[in-house]
Amino acid sequence: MLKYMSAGESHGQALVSIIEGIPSGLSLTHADINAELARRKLGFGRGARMKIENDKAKILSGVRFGYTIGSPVSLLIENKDWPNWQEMMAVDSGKSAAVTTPRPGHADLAGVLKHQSGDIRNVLERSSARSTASLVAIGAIAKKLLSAFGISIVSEVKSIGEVSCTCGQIKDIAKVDSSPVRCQDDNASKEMVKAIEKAAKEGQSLGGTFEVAIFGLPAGLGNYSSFERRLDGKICGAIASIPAIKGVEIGKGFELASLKGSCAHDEIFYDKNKGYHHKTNNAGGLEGGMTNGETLLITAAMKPIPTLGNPLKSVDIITKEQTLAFKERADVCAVPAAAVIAEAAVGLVLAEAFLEKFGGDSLGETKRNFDSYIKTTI
Ligand code: EPS
Repeated sequence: MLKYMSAGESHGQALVSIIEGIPSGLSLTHADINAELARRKLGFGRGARMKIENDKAKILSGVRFGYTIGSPVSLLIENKDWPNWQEMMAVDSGKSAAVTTPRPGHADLAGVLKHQSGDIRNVLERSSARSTASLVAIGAIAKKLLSAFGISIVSEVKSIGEVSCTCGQIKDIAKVDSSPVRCQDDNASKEMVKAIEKAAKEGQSLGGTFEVAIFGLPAGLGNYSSFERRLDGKICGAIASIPAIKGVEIGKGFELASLKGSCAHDEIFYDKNKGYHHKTNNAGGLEGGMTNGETLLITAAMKPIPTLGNPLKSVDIITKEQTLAFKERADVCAVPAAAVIAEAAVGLVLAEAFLEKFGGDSLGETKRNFDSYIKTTI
């Protein structure tokens, strides 16, 4: 129902993406997409590259006079760094020394083995997290669709390296976005910045954790009837597909394993105004592969970025000699950006589940179906 695809190398000419299946009549402007792209660039710890890029999407199709028209929406984000890479990334003929010493933790080694290539650049250009700009751009459209139904998606950084914050659920997204590390807790933010500065000086990189919260979801999105249709799997899959993400939890996640059943599950209540509801949300808004009407809560863990100023041991893929991994310009920490990227990834999964449930070629039709479902709840 909702299909999307992207292409583009990190230092190529541009990133392109297409999303098909967005109903007609959705208000959509360049500003909607560019605001999300700007949020992805936020965050202390990014490298020099982010100062070069300005990440503005050009809508090439599917939108007319500020509204979607039901045809595929295609987007183009130019790489401002391209003029510096024309020779090394030329489409026809060019020249560049091969990259031959893979970075531990990166796609480099598995990628060259897969493609039987002698130049890691052919792998790293697309496995680079640069591609997440496309994900955020099409995710912005998914988020805009969901927002037409009162559904909002926010995120917050919970830890960087060994520094954790103690803030509860996100209250004020503007405050989160104004923190240099996208964390509401001012003291923790300062400590996180210091930890990143220290890592940079030591030629290290840092990972961390973040939470994504989705408000306003109706119960019943997703499906319990087949493994592949369960929303838990789709959400975990989408977030774990973001470069460097190594762990995903829904609700209390791993903590639930040590609780007794009576403490783990969220009891069910009913009143005329609220309808069915729970007073706790250990399940994180998902039960049986479906949304249960509560806030959807996801926590993810990002490993430290593999490109190190002080590189680890590696092997030259041509000479087979023991050496050090190659190093090039890189970010020290990208956890604040990863949280924004996760909002987009979840937005796409939820928009797909939403359209699967409510359908509709035009937004008006989707709204009628949605309203009728909400009104006729048992
Ligand atoms: C990345 C390395 C850095 C990052 C890049 C991901 O880029 P460069 O090699 O040009 O310095 O800044 O991230 C982005 C460009 C981006 O838009 O997020 C990598 O090796 O994955």
